[in-house]
Amino acid sequence: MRTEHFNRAYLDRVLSGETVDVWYHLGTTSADTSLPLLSGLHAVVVAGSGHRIERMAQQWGARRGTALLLKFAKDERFTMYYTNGVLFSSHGMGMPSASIAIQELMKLVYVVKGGDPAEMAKVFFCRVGTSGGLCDPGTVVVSTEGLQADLRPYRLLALGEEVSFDPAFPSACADAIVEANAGAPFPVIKGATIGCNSFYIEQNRVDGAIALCDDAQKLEWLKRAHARGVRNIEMEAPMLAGFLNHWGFPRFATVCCTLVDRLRGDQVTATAEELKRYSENAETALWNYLESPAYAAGR
Ligand code: R2B
Ligand code: URA
Repeated sequence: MRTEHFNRAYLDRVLSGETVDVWYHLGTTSADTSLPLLSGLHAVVVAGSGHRIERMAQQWGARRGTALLLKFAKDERFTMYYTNGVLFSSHGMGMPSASIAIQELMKLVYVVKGGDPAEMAKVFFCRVGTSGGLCDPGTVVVSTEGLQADLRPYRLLALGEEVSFDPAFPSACADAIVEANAGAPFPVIKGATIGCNSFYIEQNRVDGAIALCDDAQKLEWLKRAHARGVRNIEMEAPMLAGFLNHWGFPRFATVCCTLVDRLRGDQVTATAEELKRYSENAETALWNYLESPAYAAGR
């Protein structure tokens, strides 16, 4: 862990109880009396939608054969559940929203693990999501890098100056996820992921209310991205990689199904049945990894 990047000046006052940290968007605080129930936390799974999170938490509980499903009461912003060592939280759409969830989840992990870097390093983070693909719909893409629409790492302004974050996803973890899915009845591939600040303009769609490119320009961008190793396009991966690398988490991933081949079109025209199957592919890919010997071995 990169302990020099922990905001210890603040977080250690939270740990000691001197300050209660309000995780406003998660709908809980560092003084929540249910936090001790999370002492066995080994994974944080995030997804855009609250419905998906509820379904995934129920599925994980059923797979592990447990009745314990803790739901955090306030779900106005994000929906959060805990069961069997895994904390499930929604993050909304896009990096401004998801970055709030990730920061509050990082602080929650810090408190639950008593600020101990060795214990925090055992916690695996994973986003399970949907994306547009540069491949056949239904393919599951495990991210190797998270890049913004200009193919550069995630950037934010701090004190008005640009700060850039590390875009790499841990390769041993991406490899282990692909290996755990060797027998899966759908393709699971590795590839760089573009995370955009909008669904239409930054993803260079020509079907928006506002379109700032034409078909030829869109295809040029998609082909340039493909040549750079990009296999899917969504709205959160660069931030996720950037923030988790900042604290030095050794094991995290983004596992997304693809809903549409962007080289063939912009509209998501898959049927409800296909969309369900595609989403389940990404979830199955995660379960296969979480239940693999590689995961138990910390890879
Ligand atoms: C994938 O799907 C959402 C947009 O439809 C967004 O959150 C993302 O990354
Ligand atoms: N999510 C995205 O961000 N883009 C797509 O094309 C599909 C899902």
